[in-house]
Amino acid sequence: KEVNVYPTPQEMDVSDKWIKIPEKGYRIESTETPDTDAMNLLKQSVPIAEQAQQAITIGKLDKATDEMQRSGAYTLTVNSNGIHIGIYDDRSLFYAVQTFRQLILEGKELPVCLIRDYPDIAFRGVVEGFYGTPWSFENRVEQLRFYGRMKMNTYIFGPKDDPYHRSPSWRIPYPEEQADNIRRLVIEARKNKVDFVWALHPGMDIRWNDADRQAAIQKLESMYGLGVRAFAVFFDDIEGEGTDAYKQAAFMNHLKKEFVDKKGDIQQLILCPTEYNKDWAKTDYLDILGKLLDPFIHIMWTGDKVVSDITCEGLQWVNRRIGRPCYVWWNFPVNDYCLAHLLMGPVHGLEKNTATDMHAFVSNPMEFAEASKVALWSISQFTWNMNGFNPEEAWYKACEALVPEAPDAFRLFCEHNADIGPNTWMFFRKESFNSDKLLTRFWQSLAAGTYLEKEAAEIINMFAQIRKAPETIRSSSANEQLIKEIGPWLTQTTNVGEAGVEAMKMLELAQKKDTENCREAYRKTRETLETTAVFSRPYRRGEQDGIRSGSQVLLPFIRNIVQHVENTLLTDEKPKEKAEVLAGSQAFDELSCFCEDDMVGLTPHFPLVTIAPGEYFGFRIEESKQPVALVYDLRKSKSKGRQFQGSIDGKVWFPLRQTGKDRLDTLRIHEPQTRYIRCLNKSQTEMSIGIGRFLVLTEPV
Ligand code: LOG
Repeated sequence: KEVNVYPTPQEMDVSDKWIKIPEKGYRIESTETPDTDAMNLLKQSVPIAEQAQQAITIGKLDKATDEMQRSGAYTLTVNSNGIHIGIYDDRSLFYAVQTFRQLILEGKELPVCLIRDYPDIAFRGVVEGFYGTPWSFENRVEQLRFYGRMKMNTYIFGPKDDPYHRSPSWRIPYPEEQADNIRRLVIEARKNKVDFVWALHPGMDIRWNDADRQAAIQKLESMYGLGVRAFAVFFDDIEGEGTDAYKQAAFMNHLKKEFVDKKGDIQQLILCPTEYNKDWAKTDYLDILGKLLDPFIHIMWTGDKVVSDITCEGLQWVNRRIGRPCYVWWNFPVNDYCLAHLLMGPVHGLEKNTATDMHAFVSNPMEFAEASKVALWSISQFTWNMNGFNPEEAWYKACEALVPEAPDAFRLFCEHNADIGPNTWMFFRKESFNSDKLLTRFWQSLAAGTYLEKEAAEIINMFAQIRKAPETIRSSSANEQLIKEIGPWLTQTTNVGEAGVEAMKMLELAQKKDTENCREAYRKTRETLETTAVFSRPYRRGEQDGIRSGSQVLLPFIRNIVQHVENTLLTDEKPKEKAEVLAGSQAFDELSCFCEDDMVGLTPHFPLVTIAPGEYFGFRIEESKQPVALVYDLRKSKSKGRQFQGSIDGKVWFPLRQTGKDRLDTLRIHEPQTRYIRCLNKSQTEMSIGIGRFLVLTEPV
């Protein structure tokens, strides 16, 4: 008989004695008026009857030590005499009952136990703060219930693409239907003991005058009218007027004095600063906030970079400047900066012993609400009980909790959908972590001339399982929303598994020097790889992304196998020439090219480099590929006088039509014979550029 309580309680003493839940159930004896939501939940778990012999007694925690004087702290004692729950507040009772429900075995039995439990971090949860399609009403309701079960108590509403949160309509109240949805969400949040925090994002066009101060208060007033009792103001990702620290501090203090204090029942007031990570905090901006901002107001922080690990050192650095423990906004598992990827892997990169260095911890999720639960599950463990948190174990359990019908298949899917890909923040997460050792060993040995037979069998079997997992998930999981969200990646994972199986078959035939059948298998493998590639092309919002699975370990392995066969048995299939860098500037000596089935590009080069007038950087594409579009993300480049050019022979250049967007864009390439691409400094002055992305999407000729 197993006892599983999540998040793991701080102290749990479970004996191996089990007691039967009495048929008549329990009567309730409480010195407090017990919280209705907690009581409703309790009634769903065990029979409650006035005449029952045994009692569940509820009382204030006695001899409460410091950590027990926290919202949500509780004790739970189960023995043959009955059950006792000690509470600090209503949230405590709600959480005690959540734990209690998880202790019950098949509706009949309870372990004799003693639990003493409290959260490490006072405010825990989620900030819906990504760019992209905001979560639906139904998604949000389900999320709030999930937070309740997982003892998370904060949900910050701040989706970038909600026009009433940000420009253009932050000054305007929500239309009736949306207002009503928020009203209902606030009620749902309250039922689950979650603070519903509504965030305002006025910085893009705010004017620091009376009219806009009034407009802000009126908007918050309208949200208050819908039941909202916690607020945040975001000043992230803005430029110009709005970024002034003195003005922001004065504005926030004004809201505190004229709105929060006057209401008297507002739980949280939070500021997301403009310099919200160490990378961007190069001025005295944070010190000014630290000095001037009312201490009641909390300040958000994403870490050393926009997307980064959370460390003691990093938190202490900012805390010294803002004069208070920061409110962590963690940009994981959000994928709005790497849309081709789902971030389904374990939650790594959170340092323990950071509890006292932060006031709160909220995670920014993916626009896929259900899929985000894999990471959120772990985040609930980390924020509740840091020392009890184990990333792998939590990930393992989370997969099971989300797809209990097929946990192994779902785990396999998640394992191979964890890569972030090359990205502006140089954030890295390991993918295929349970298979990469085997694949590396096999490949290294093959490259050195030895084909490992036993391992080959293991690998082909592994690819066959990867191919099958998506279908197993689709046909067994009752979570329709999840299937809808991850659907394209399910398909892609099957494609990758298929390519792997084909490649291994081909390799075996190559080992046997069976040229004819090997060639046939080679064709099949190429074809499957092309299906994978076509599928990973742009599809959402016309951006460069597409759908990527197995991109970190599996696909590079398969490509290696294909190349190996081209280099050994099928030398006539070997591509005639490779793509290469055009480094028309000394500054770009270190540049290198990467080639995939559907793209050729420069590997990201973040340090800014200076290029003189007439200098350029670019690359040549293989003859076998036809360019479709140029995708770029060039940081801090002065765009005046910069020109993107194409060429058929590398001698005569023509400009690619630009759309006027500076930093990142996708430009169609209309001339199919184009084989050279470059970015030229056509101006009279030097310019500095950092290469986030500079690549061409291709099709086979
Ligand atoms: C945005 C956020 C976005 C995230 C990840 C903050 C405070 N703001 O670079 O809306 O989801 O990065 O792309 C951000 O993180 N800006």
